[in-house]
Parts: sequence; C-alpha cells; structure tokens
Amino acid sequence: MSRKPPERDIDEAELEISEPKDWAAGVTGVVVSAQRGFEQMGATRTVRTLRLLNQREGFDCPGCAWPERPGHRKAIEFCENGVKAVAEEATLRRVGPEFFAEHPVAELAERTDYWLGQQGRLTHPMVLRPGATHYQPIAWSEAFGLIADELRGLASPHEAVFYTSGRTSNEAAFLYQLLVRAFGTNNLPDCSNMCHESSGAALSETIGVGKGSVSLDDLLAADLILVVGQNPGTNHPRMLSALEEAKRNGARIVAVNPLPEAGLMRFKNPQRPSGVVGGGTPLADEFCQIRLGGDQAFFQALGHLLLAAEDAAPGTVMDREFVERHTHGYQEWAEHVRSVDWAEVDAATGLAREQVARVGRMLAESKRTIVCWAMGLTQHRHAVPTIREVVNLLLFRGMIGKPGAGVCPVRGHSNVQGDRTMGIWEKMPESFLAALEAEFDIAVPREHGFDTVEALRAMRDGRARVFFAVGGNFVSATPDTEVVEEALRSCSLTVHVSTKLNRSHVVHGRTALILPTLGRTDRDEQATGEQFVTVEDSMSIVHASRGRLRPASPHLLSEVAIISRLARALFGDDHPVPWEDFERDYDLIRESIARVVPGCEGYNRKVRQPDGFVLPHPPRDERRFPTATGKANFTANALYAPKVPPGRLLLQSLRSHDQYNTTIYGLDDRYRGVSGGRRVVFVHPDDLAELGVADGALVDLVSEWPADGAGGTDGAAGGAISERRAERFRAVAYPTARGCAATYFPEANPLVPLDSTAEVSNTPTSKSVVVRLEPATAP
Ligand SMILES: Nc1nc2c(c(=O)[nH]1)N[C@H]1C(S)=C(S)[C@@H](COP(=O)(O)OP(=O)(O)OC[C@H]3O[C@@H](n4cnc5c(=O)[nH]c(N)nc54)[C@H](O)[C@@H]3O)O[C@H]1N2
Ligand SMILES: Nc1nc2c(c(=O)[nH]1)N[C@H]1C(S)=C(S)[C@@H](COP(=O)(O)OP(=O)(O)OC[C@H]3O[C@@H](n4cnc5c(=O)[nH]c(N)nc54)[C@H](O)[C@@H]3O)O[C@H]1N2
Ligand SMILES: [Mo]
Repeated sequence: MSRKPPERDIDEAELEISEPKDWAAGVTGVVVSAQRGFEQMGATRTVRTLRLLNQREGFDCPGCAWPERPGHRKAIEFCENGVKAVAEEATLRRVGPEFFAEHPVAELAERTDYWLGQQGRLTHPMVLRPGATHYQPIAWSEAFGLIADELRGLASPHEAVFYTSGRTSNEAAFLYQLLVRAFGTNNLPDCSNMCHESSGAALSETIGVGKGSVSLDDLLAADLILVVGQNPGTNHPRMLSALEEAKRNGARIVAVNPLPEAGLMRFKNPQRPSGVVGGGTPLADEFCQIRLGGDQAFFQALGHLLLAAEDAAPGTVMDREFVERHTHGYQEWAEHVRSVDWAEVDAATGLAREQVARVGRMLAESKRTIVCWAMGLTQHRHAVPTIREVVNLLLFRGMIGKPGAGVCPVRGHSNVQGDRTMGIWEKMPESFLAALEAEFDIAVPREHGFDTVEALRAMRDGRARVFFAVGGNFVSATPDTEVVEEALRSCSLTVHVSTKLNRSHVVHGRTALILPTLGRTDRDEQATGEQFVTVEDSMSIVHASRGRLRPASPHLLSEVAIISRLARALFGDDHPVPWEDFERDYDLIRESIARVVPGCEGYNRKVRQPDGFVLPHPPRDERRFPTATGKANFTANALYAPKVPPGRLLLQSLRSHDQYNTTIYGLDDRYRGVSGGRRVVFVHPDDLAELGVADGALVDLVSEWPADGAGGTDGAAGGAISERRAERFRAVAYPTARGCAATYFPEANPLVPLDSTAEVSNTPTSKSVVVRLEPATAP
C-alpha cells in the first residue's frame, strides 16, 4: 500500500529546520496567540472572546481538558494553544453554499486538512447526492427525513455506527447515546478508543474507577511528580503553571520521554514578570530519555528497587497498612518484579541503571507522589499492562486516596471524560442501561457495540453501512488511512455534525450530509431562552459553559437540537422520550441525567454553583476500591517491549505545537525548531549515520507489519510482512532516544496497521510502528 501526500498545498519548499528549544511559553507564546486571534476574529472579537474564556460566566476552552482551580480562577485562564483553539472556532471566515458550488468534492479531496480547516465555519446543512459532483444545500427537515429513512431501511440497527469526538457537551452526549440505544444498538465508538481507553481499562481493573484520582490542589501539594509520555508544553500548557507552582512548593519533577520536550525542560510563565524575561524555571529534575515502549520495563525495574529497599530496611518503603487493608495480589506482583531481568530493562529503556536507581530513591523518599501520563503510555500494544505497573508502584507506597498523591491520566479533548460519564461507550455497564430503561420506559440492547477499530472493520467488510458522527474527523484520526477511506466510501450514508470542514466530509458514502452546528463559543438560543451546557474536566469537575458570541450563521442548530429533531424524524411524535421538550429546555435533560448517571444527583443545582461540582471517586474520596475483588489490585504482568529488526526504527506519531489533532493551525512546530512544513521525521543523528541517510534527505516511510498480525510490533515472527508507505518526509537529525523516530499525526496514520492495537483496550498503536526509511520514490 502506498499513499502520496496531498498534492495541492504541499509545503516542502517552505520547510525550515532550526535548533530545538529547551524552554516553553514566555513572550513568544503571547505574541503568537494574539496574532492568531486577530487573523481569524479581528481585534474586538478577540478581546471580547478571551475575557470569557474559562471564566465562570463564560465558556469552557474547546482545547484540552486541563481543569481550572475552583475558587482560584485568574483573569487570564488560558494559554497560547487555547487561544488558537478559540480563534479556529470563533473565526470570521465562512464556508457556505457558494463555496461548495465552486469546489467539486473531487477537488476538495485533494486538499490537506490544513487547507480545509482554514476555509472557515460551516454555515448551511449540505448534501452530496449519489453520483453528484458537488455538495448542495438541503433543508434541515429534509436532511433528518433522509437519515431516518436510511436508518429504518437497515436490516439491523447494528448496521449503523455512531461516532463521537470529545467536544460534545454532556447534554448532547446524553441525548445522543439515548437516541442510539433507543434505535437499538450500542455502536458508540468515540475518540477515546484511540486516546485514553488504555487508561480507563487499566484503572477500572486495578482501582475500580477509570478516571484520575487527583485534583489540582493535590498536584500543588505533591513532593514528587512523574510526567510520563506527555508533552504538556504543547498539549496542556496550563499544566506547566501548575508544575511550576508545585516546584516552588518543593516538588521534584521527573520527565520520562524519548524526546527532550521543551516544556518539560524549562518553562517561562507568561503570567509572571519573571516568565517574560530571563531564563525561566528549569522544570524536570530528572529527564529519563526512555526508548519508545520501554516504560513497562522501567516501572517494573522501579518496583524491583522499591522492594529491595524495603527488604533492606523493613517498614521504611512499603505502606504495609495500606497494602494489607486495601489491596489484593501483592504477593504475586512482588514475586514477579523481584526476578526482573536487568539486561531486558537496559535494552527496553535505554536508560543508565544509575538513573533508574536515582528515580527509585526519589520514589522511596517521597511522601506524596503523583504520576501523570498521556498518549506516550496509552498508544502501545502493551499500554494497559504498562499503566497497571504505574498503579502497582503507587499501591506499594500507599499513594492513592490521600492528599498530594495519586494517578493523573491527563485527558485530551475538553469533554471526552464527560461524554463517557454520560454513556458514550460501546460497553456501558448493566446498571446504567437499566437506569436508562427505567427513566424513559424504553428497551435498550445489551450486546456490546463496536469500538473505533471494530467499527472500521465492520464498514470495511460491509457489516455496517451508515456512519454518523457528532464532531471529530474520523477519516484523518483513525489508523490505516487507505483502509479507512475505503470503508467510508463503501457506506450508503455518511453524516457529520461539524463546525468546520474536514477530510471526513470529502471521503464520503454514496450519500453524504454535513450538518453544521454551534461551537462552544456560540450563543445557544432555544424556545425557552438562552441555554448553557455542562462539561467535565480531566479531574472530574463538572461545570457550566455558556457560549456568548453571535453564532457563525443563522442556519446553525445546536447539537442538542440536531439530535432531538433526528430522533423525532426517526421515532415519530409519540415516542416515550420527550425529545421536543429536551430541545426547548436543557434543564429537562439535566433532570434526566440526575436520575440516570451515578454521582449526578441534584445536577441542575450543582452545576449552577460557581465552580460546579466534583464527581465522586471512591478511591480518592474514601479509599474504597469498587473492583471485582473489592480491593485495589496489584497485578503481575509479563514484560513486553517492542523489538525492532536491524536497519529499522520504531516510529511514534505525535502533535506539533501548531495543531489540535487533525485541525492544523499552522505549519510551525516552534519548540522543535520546525517551520513552514509538517512532513518531517525526527531521527537520532547516530541512527541516521548508521542507516546511511543524510540529515535533510527526502525519504519515504515504510511500515512493516506481520501480515498475519500475530507478531505484534516485532515483525520477527518469520511470516509475510505487509507494508505501508507514506511518501516524502524530510529526515531531521534530532536528539530523540536511539532507535526511535517521530513524525506528525495525521500524516503518519497511513502507516499504522488497523490490526496493530493495544491488548484489552484495542487502541491503535500510534506510538509504536516499525518502519524503514527509503530514499523518496516520487519526483
Ligand atoms: N494544542 C493541542 N492540545 C491538545 C491536543 C492537540 O492536538 N493540540 N490534543 C488533545 C488530545 S485529544 C490529547 S489525547 C492530548 C495529547 O497529549 P500528549 O499525549 O502530550 O500528545 P502527543 O503529541 O501525542 O505526545 C505524546 C508524548 O509522549 C511521548 N512518548 C511517545 N511514546 C512514548 C513512550 O513510549 N514512552 C514515553 N515515556 N513517552 C512517549 C512523546 O515523545 C510526546 O512527548 O492533548 C490534548 N491537547
Ligand atoms: N497516528 C495517530 N493517530 C491519532 C492520535 C495520535 O497520537 N497519532 N491521537 C488520537 C487521539 S488521542 C484522538 S483524541 C483522536 C482525535 O480524533 P477526533 O476527535 O475525531 O478528531 P479532531 O481532529 O479532534 O476533530 C476535529 C473536528 O471536529 C469538529 N469540531 C470541532 N469542534 C466541534 C464542536 O464543538 N462540535 C462538533 N460537532 N464538531 C466540532 C470540526 O469539524 C473539526 O474538523 O485522534 C487519534 N488519532
Ligand atoms: Mo485524545
């Protein structure tokens, strides 16, 4: 398989590489974000908008899910990349019927996601009829009728797939899952399947709740913080302020990453005078430059060291009382890590043993430890066992359910955690489904639905024929682009509820619909007046978000209205669910949420409190662990690390500083010294030399995957290898760990095989693909 870069706005000629930075934010950040705001929104709208961003009376940032600190909101509660996210949504540029009349779909399909996104906000519902060359306007009622007819015509409700991206509000998410289940399927894949699913899976098994257990106050009170597989300087910039403050309070910080990410090394806080001038705060006390996928070995080695220290001075390292009272499986784990093989640890991590020992001592001495992580841990074949090892260490030290300590998976999309709480999941538990039935007097199916990868297989194999998405960019976000495009093209109907144009609109089914919707920043007027919505951040705080700007077009409907009207078209007017009332008054949706969703009692009242409320979390709140054993579970996990055949590299795909997932804000990756282009692959200079590739050479990336899928990422099973090619990347000598390479998502997605997924969570292994570099083939 081979995939050419989009031909129109290729940026190769503009690409420039300079030295990477070892600090983040500071004055450049402020200037860049103001520029982006002015370009898209003009000065007045920029100032007006930013005054409301993350404020009690305003809207939640549509960027990341990092929390605000209750009672401590600052006048400026946003970051450079939050401003870019807002500018992208509040832009004054528009994509209306004239645009679609001018550009045939075939032409749009040649454009990059960057170009498509830059065209502006969608203004009208549009349809692409079978065989047509252009999208045309369609009336809302006709659009809903068309979808309802297609859905009713399916042989089974399981032939439809309903995707969600994590920006959807709690109210819309709750209604959406209700519609899908009332229709008769649990096919509710979401972006989380590609994101923190591994965290959810590992945490549910081990501590009984698939969410983080710390608050911002905990972070500020910790004395040791591990930041593993995460690049907060770009993806959660406000986290840097928290880390800086924790550090001033005496915390030590350990960064574990194959890349020396700027924000982890030094931080210049633009909100403090000393951040604008001078050298900034050195952040990481210890930088462990680990190999890709080496973390499980690292955590097992640390477990080994902690046990050894406890053995040497009993009662000094292990929290015996906690382990005895609250945990299960300690002996099995201890036995397993006592016999760790150091040669394997060396090979997997690439770290010096003295450094591992230093981190071991820091852990042993710490009174309050927090481990933070993101995609560097979750997108590997052994992601779930790796995160279980994080839990093992914390349990041994009694670091869950006390101030300043715990697990902190740092979420991606601003409401991805809330969407899950509201029931967007292909396998919600029986208790939730039963509550839904009781609340609405309907029957909902019990068999699990498709996750993202399963949905793709079903569409590819003709078992699913209708694809419906609330938000997101499914075609560009999923792995194995070629397979995905074929899967979508084989659907009879594809529908996207979207704010901006993207690739998923132009890689379409026989009939395709674009349903334009309000964004987070837009005012939401319904029959009973102005509405607000609610969201949940990474630390389980649920709060209100109120859009204040004039909507991008008078033709937009809110996500709630779209779902409610589709439901009426699908189920008719005497359905037991009061769809029309829900659309008129979101308080009524919240009343149902209060009765169905655990922890949401008194929802309407509690979300009206100034900072909202915190959802219950038994491990955090009362050291109660609702697992299968009724205790927190230690686990013994067979050690795995990706094996890379000679002459190959292990490739991760990650985010530049100038993108939000598939939304490309610009072509610069300031901290990594890249400007004017995105088709780069970062490789260690010694690896480039060994491979005989010159720094700056143009290469194709060819991924290798055992065709039978059995060999994991090893590629060593001896069977046939299937290959995927992504063409024309500039090789950039870069200080990454040896044997590892990095390139940007989504350009790298064609290289990730659909069947290369994590055990248990089924998350695509976006951080671990075996590749070889070949001289570029295309002219
Ligand atoms: N501005 C901006 N903000 C965002 C996003 C965005 O695109 N732009 N995306 C949002 C979303 S949905 C998410 S999920 C988060 C993503 O937030 P991150 O997880 O920070 O995102 P990535 O760019 O994928 O970075 C992964 C990091 O893990 C490291 N890493 C990769 N593999 C390994 C490994 O095997 N071991 C270790 N220890 N480290 C590894 C990489 O070098 C990199 O630093 O950010 C959210 N916030
Ligand atoms: N190779 C590789 N692949 C990856 C990853 C990786 O690291 N590497 N990361 C994975 C991760 S962590 C994630 S979360 C997924 C992301 O997957 P998605 O969530 O599907 O992708 P996004 O790019 O965030 O979606 C952007 C689109 O959402 C729409 N949108 C924006 N705001 C709104 C809104 O308010 N309402 C509605 N209805 N639509 C809106 C816009 O049309 C925009 O084009 O990608 C995954 N894919
Ligand atoms: Mo994500």
